[in-house]
This record gives sequence, C-alpha cells and structure tokens, in this order.
Amino acid sequence: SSSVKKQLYEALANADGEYLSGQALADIIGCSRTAIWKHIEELRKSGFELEAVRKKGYRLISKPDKLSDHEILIGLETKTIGRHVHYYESVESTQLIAHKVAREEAPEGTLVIAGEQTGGKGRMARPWHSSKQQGIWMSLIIRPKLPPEKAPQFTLITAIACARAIEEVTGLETNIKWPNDILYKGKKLTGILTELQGEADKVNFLVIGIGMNVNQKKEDFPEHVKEIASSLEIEAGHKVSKIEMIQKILKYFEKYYELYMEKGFAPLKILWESYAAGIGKPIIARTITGEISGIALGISNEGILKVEDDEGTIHHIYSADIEF
Ligand code: BT5
Repeated sequence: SSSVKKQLYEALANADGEYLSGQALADIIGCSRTAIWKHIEELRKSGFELEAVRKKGYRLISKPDKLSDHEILIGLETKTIGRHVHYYESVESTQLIAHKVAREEAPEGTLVIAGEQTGGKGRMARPWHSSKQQGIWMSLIIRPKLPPEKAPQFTLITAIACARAIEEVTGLETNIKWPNDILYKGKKLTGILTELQGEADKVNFLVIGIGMNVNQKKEDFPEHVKEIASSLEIEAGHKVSKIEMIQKILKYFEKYYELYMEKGFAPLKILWESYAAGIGKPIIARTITGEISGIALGISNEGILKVEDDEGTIHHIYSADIEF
C-alpha cells in the first residue's frame, strides 16, 4: 500500500500540475478507482495539497516540505550532483557522516542531509546551530582531480551557487562575505565549510558543508546567534520551500563546478565579484597568525583575498574571519 501511495505521488508529480483522472491513475498504477481515492486521502493526510475537480480528476498543488531522499530526487535537474542522497532525521553533523561514506567510496556528487544536527560545526570547530527542519543542513561529496591547494576555491564556488539559488527562489539579493558567509543586509543566512581529504599532491575528496537558515523566526535562534543571523523566511516575509532551495543549490553547484573544471577559476571570479561584499572597503582580517587591517582589494585569480595595509603592503590572505 505504501508503494501504491508512492506510485500515485510519482504519477501526479510527473503530470506537472496537469489533472489526471481517477481512471487514468488507476490504469497507470494498476488498481481500482476506489483504491486511488483512498490513497489520495492518505497523501492529503501526509501533507500533500491535492485538488480534485469533477470530470477532470486530481492535480498536485504542493508536496509537504518534509525532507526525504525521495523528495529531493523528484524534480532534481542535475546529472551527478545530489543523485545519491543519504537523509537522516537527526545526526551530530552531516560532515562527519559525509567523511565516513566518502571513505566507503560514495560516488561523486553524493549528498548527506539531515533534518537536524545536534553538533553542527563551523570553521575551527565553532558550533553551527542547526534546528530541526528549519534549515538546510547538508554536505556534498565531490572528487575533483585537482591539487589540494585548490580546495578553498570550492567554498567560493559553493557560495556563488547558494547566492544564485536564493535569488531565484526568493528574489533576495544577497552578498558573499569572503570566504564563506552569505549575508543579507549584513546578517548571516548561510555558512559554508569545505573540508579536504587528500594527499600532498592530490585531492581524494572534498566534503562541502552548507548550512542555510530557511524557516527560522528570530526567536528560534539562540541568544548569541540572534544578533548576527537571519533566515530566508524572516527576510522574504514568507515560508520558503527547503526542497526547492536544495534542488536549486545542487543545480547551480553542478553548473559552476562544471564551468570551473572546464575553464578554471577565472569565469567564477567574475561571478563571485558580482556578489562580493566589503571589497574596496576597510576591513580587519583575523588569521591564525594575527590581524591585518587594510583595504580589501578583491580576490586573486586563485580566490585568495588581497588586503592593502596603511603602508601600501599587499597581503595575500588564504583563510581568515573578516570584519567590516
Ligand atoms: C561556517 O563557519 O559558517 C560554516 C557553517 C557550516 C555548517 C554546515 S551545516 C551542514 C554541515 N555540517 C556541519 O556540521 N557543518 C556544515 P564559521 O564561519 O566558522 O561560522 C560559525 C559562526 O557562525 C559561529 O561561531 C556562530 O557565531 C555563527 N552561527 C552559528 N550558527 C549559525 C546559524 N545557524 N546561522 C548563522 N550564524 C550561525
């Protein structure tokens, strides 16, 4: 019976918003019209919005915004990215699981995604608040044939894909703060964490973590995050579909990843600059070796941040927290 429900859902989803008669559905699935009616009711109970019109039949209006492997795959417009999905209700961190499945030979493009993370992490082991079903907490595994020093460029590529997806789904025009933050009006909507498993001369795999705040309200953030963070719902003024957003992120990630493997970082640098925040402005870059204050000049052809200090010395910054 759960398989009839699944087939019914697939038939309706494939109809692209067109009506399908009870008889047509019964023929496709190979059961009675009464069974179709019964399963339509079940789909409704699980949160699907279905319209029934006399003489026309049934039409799918929306699916529940509850994540599952299945939901992510239906309507996904990619070739490899996100084609293998590992979904969990609750995990410590999708990064940890992604590393594990990548070591077990998970294929290129594998996606690990969770409804909630109990120990979500940012850079340098900082905590990443990942509340239940209110955001997108996911890690992508890719296996590019590249030297390890190219890995940080994937943070920038992923940021462009996220900014582009947010723009398409919500209309919000966000900014990227080098290297890994997506901001809207200065508040953090998304953070990216790229981790590398490799050898001295080659990448074995990258695990790219994306944390995107989607349907939190202000009071859902913990005290210390409230002031610096925001969500798509807060900024767009309405609920945003996580599934649609995930599918768009994967689509644009694949597109920019392909472009990068074909043409290198140069075309992505131009795209990145169109979203960049803080360039041409005074900034403070906090690195593990100390602080550098100066004017952010932009990024190099390799994605490295260039900062000119008061003495006119240009510093190349590979990793830092930026304040402006
Ligand atoms: C990041 O680090 O921004 C990378 C975040 C990556 C999270 C994803 S979720 C899926 C995958 N699995 C994981 O375990 N991680 C990845 P960083 O630049 O270090 O920023 C961390 C800082 O952001 C924290 O110290 C907080 O101040 C702030 N923060 C924590 N949770 C936040 C949230 N939900 N929204 C906005 N800011 C947050």
